[in-house]
Formats: sequence, C-alpha cells, structure tokens
Amino acid sequence: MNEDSIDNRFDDRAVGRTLRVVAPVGAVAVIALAVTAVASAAGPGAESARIASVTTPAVVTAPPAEPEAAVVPMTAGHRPREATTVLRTADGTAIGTVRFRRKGNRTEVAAKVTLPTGLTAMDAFHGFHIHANDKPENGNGCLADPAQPSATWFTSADGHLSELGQKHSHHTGDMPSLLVNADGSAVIEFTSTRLDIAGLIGRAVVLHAQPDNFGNVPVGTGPEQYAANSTSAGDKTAATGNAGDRIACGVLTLKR
Ligand SMILES: [Cu+2]
Repeated sequence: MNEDSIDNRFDDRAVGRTLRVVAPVGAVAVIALAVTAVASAAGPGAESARIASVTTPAVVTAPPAEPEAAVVPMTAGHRPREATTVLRTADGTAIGTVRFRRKGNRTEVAAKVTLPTGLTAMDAFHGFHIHANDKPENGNGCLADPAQPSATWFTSADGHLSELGQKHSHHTGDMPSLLVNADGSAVIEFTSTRLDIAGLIGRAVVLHAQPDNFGNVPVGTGPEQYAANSTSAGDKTAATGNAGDRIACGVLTLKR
C-alpha cells in the first residue's frame, strides 16, 4: 500500500478506542496504550476527535527493550509536558530522536538523526511528519519488513495527523522538512503553537525518502503553471507533498 492510498483518510469517529502500540522490529516489548478519543461535540464537528486523555494505566506485557519505550500513564487533569520517540529504520536500527516539549503555551520540537549510508539521498531535504497511527486495520505503530519493498514500510503509521478537511501542508502533523547533511547527520529545532503534547501520544513521527513539496506546486492551465504528468502526481502532492517512501518511524510516548 502506498502513502497515496492511505493519506487523507482521517475520519476518527471512534470513541473509547484502544490503540495497541507495537514496538519496532527487533524489539520485544508490546505495549498496550489505552486511550480515549473524545469527540468535540455531537453533530458535524464530532469527526474531528482528538485524544484527550489516557484513562487506563499502560499495560506492559514484556520489559521495554529501551527506556524510551516506557509509557507513563496520565492522571485526570494532568497536562503532559513532553513526548519523545526514537526513530528507527525498517530493520530496527535507531537513527535518532525526536522530542516535543511544552513551554508555556508553545511546543518546542527538537530532532537529531544520523542516517546510514545508502538509505536515501544525503545533502537533501526529507519530508518529516507526524502520522496519525489511527487505523488498526493497517497495523499499529511503526511496522516494516526490510525484505519487502520500501513502499510498504511503516504504512501502519497511517496518514498525516490532521483535522477533517485539512489538505497537505496544513495538516496538524506537517512539520518543517529535515535537511540532511552530506554525512547523514541532521538537526532541526523549532517552536510551534499548533502542536498539543496530549494529542501526540501514540502518534508516529515519520521521516521520508524524498523532499516534501508542501503542496506548493503551481499546477494549472495558466501560462506560468505546470500540467501534472499524471493524476496520481497531483493527488500525492495534495495528500502528502509527494515525499516518497517512509524510511524511519517512531511512536511518541509520554515523558515527564
Ligand atoms: Cu509523512
């Protein structure tokens, strides 16, 4: 399944839904994270459900492989301060970390990665998003089989985190692209007023193989516009920024 077919499908009507967050390939922990998705209201706005609180303590069926896999249960009224994840490639190799930290009414985001040689283009921008991880039927968390085509990797993370009706570049989960240096290293830090830590727990940060065009392709019939070479090219731009395969992924967990 390619990204085109699974993005733009955020239709989260589930209430009291349970997300099962599966640890990456190679890890032994299976962590069940019970969350409650609360619809904002009955009626037309109810589709834009958001995770409001974790109502049940996390159940850990096996010791987490690494400390970052721990899930800290939130109590009523608790406003989470920080969410973190480790990005891993399809073979389970950890390549970096991503951190979202609340500061006042803002969220500070910091990511640091080192990409292995041969995985993707160096000295290049790479699409970087928060994916919803909201469709259990596609698998949960960051699942990939390195023996399978790269287009199949991490499709379990589902489409970009978004409110109903948002198009790409305006998705809640759309972030500035990661500029990877020639040696594979990359660091990005930015501050956002669009990201709420509580809504990020259980979501997945994904790094892509290609640049994100942010929907910023002047497609049309005017003299200074371009004709898309296929319908799918235009559709991918609208859905994902045509950022290509998913090459690394990490499910966000609460830290405090
Ligand atoms: Cu993405």
